[in-house]
Amino acid sequence: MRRLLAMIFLFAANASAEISLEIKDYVALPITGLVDGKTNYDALLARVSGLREEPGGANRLFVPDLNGPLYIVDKDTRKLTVYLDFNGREGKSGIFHKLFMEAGYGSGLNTLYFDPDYRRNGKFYTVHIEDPALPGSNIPDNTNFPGLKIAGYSTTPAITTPGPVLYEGVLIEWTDTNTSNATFEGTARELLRVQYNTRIHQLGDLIFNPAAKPGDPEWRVLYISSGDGGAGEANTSIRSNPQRLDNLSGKILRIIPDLNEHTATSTLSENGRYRIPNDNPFVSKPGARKEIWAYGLRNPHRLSWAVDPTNPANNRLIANSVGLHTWETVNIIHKGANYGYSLREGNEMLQVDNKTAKLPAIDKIPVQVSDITDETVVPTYPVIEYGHGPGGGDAIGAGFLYNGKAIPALRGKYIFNDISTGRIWYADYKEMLAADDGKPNTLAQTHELKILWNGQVYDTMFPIAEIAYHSRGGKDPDLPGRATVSGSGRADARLAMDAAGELYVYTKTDGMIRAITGAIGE
Ligand SMILES: [Ca+2]
Ligand SMILES: [Ca+2]
Repeated sequence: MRRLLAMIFLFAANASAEISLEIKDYVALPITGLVDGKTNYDALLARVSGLREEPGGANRLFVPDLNGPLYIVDKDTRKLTVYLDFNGREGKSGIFHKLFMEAGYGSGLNTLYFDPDYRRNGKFYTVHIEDPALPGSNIPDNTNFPGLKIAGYSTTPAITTPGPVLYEGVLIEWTDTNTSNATFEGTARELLRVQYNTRIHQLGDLIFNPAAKPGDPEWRVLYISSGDGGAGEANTSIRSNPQRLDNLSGKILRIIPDLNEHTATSTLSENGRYRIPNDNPFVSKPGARKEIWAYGLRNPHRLSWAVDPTNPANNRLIANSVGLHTWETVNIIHKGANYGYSLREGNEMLQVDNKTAKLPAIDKIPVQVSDITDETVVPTYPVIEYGHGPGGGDAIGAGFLYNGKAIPALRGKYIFNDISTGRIWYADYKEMLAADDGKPNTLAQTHELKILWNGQVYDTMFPIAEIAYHSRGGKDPDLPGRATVSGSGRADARLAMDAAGELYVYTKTDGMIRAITGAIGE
């Protein structure tokens, strides 16, 4: 009943929507999928997985497609160039023979992030997923990317995860010695390799604190989201992996990629490829992984850094985490905090039957390393949640605190979306900070945004992607894939932000990136 009331409250809030985001087609990604509409993954026209603006004012966006290509898009001409291609599977011309991208939504070339000192050092970081069972070497193949020097390249031992292991998430540091062209020339260095139990919820997003300056302890310190590998919903012993501090599943990690950075306040990692800050919360806990910054998350696949231009004390790391059957959540990430999964989902208890129930009277959960210890911890709860129901969605996408120029009415608001339905909402950032109070039932209110495209207002990205999908040759009657709330077809939408703080919405189904250029009804 309490949950029902909470959901009615959320939907009532949604009904008061007044603002329509104006979006315009920005760039059509080359079709890397199949137009037949028969599968969940191959049938997405292009699995665009993000957008990062190159630092330094070059006016270029770097855009990864999970299927392998990493494009550079010139912001002036909208011209697209293949910079690298991660798909070196048999019969393909890219770099990694073991790239896994067939299934699991976030598999393939997942993300990239630029080093804060990129202008001087040309470094950036990527995450991709590998299937160790595939044929071929896991050393990069530079046949078609001769600028990549692979002499001396070596892989790292995978960091182990309890239970059966199928896939590995790989973090690589790239150094381009000439950032003024659209080709790669330089070196690559594998930093980290992590085992995952299943094809879902793998090594996810990367982010540096954008407010950190040279000399700050946070300068060039990398935060990494790591999904639970599907472990938390299993009915076997791996169910506790996101709670166990002896592995990297279901965690936010914090490392220093550069071995020469912060040497006095950090230690060398086990594999010798990165450093671990001494102020990470579990560096002194026997048996715990020192890389862990926060834990107990199902699939925190998108990270953002909320920067409040009026007050740096309000800056926060935010993780959007996909829920199981009930709640989608936005979480403010704190050092050492336990976000409860798979003992909690949203602001409720998660039972072993994977249904939610009201929280216990004494809201504490045991601290686990490999086994349960004598300690307990009070879980940390989301600041925004929405349900799997009409007006809600199936899986939270990306979100950003907006401080751009195009939509004055949304400054100071956190804008976020649902992947499958393509619904977009905002919440007031001050309400989110207020809801970060240790109380499970205080949450920021959500407000739905409509979408204006080609002269018509839509409730969600779904029908927009549907029109473009069909016009680009897609054969599925609506959209490929399916989900509980979105039904037959998924919009497969997410948000992105450029260096000016302006927003984009991209959809895998039609392989389109659209710019959010303004709003009406402000
Ligand atoms: Ca280059
Ligand atoms: Ca709260």
